Amino acid sequence: YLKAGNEPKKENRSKKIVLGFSQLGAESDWRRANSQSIKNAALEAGIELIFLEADQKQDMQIHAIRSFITQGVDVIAFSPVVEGGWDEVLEEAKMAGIPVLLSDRAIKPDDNSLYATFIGSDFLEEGRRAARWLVEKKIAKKSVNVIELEGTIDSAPAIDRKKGFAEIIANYPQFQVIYSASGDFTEAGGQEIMKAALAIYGNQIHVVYAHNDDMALGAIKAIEEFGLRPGKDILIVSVDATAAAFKAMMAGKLNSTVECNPLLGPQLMQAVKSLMAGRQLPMRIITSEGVFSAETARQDYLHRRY
Ligand code: GYE
Repeated sequence: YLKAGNEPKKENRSKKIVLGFSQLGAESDWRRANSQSIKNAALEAGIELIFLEADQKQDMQIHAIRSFITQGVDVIAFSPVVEGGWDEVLEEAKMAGIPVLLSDRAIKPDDNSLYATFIGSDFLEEGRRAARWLVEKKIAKKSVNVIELEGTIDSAPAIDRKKGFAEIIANYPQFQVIYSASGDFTEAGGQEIMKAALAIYGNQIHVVYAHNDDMALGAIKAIEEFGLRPGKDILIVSVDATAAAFKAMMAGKLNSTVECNPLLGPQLMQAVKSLMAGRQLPMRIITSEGVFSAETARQDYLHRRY
């Protein structure tokens, strides 16, 4: 880490590429796996990484990006906590001639000239996958009540996972989302909203759709405390496919999880190197992902790396 005031001049630095990475926080297992992947991949690629974490706060991320500009890093990458409000600081990076890569989450307005590429998942498709799993369950009930545990307000994955899910269930009048609130992608947040939902709707709840596994795990606790059986009385589908989610599926408490791959480090370092070598990058690099369910959790778990 470079301390303010004694930054070495660019030409005195090692010939290594210097990458400033602003991580949005450490709110979930997904995020922790993502941070580890980025650190490992930088080491492996011989890239000097300056890694700052922001506690899910946009102002802290903006501050981090500004510090990278001041230090004169070669490349900036960041995972934007919310979609909007980045234009000013990205203009500053542009003025300084430092290319910016988006990792994991997208930004809006989508001004293509403010970043070189976006490496991440298709969150809209993840929402659709969760809904498709649900409608294919053929639940023998006339009316199925769904509780939606949303991620961080205004974040790309929360917006798109909601939209994708809604798009599919709109074709199946059997399903309605009766309650929806943000749990900020944390286990504690998921537990809290689920508790609130149970207090209002009790055993009228049939399904929980959580925008990530951590919130689903929180919901599992709330459901058990309420005296119902998660995975049986209330079906639960979530997103990420972390090791903890697999354990919950093996215990029969979680029914399905849609994969969202956090191991973006190698692709990110590849993109950084290509950029520094002057190669043109595609605007969008999508990671490939699947869906897992309780039925095959035991076999699938053998291959999990996060
Ligand atoms: O699904 C969630 C994390 O941005 C895709 O953020 C990421 C999401 C991930 O907190 O667990």
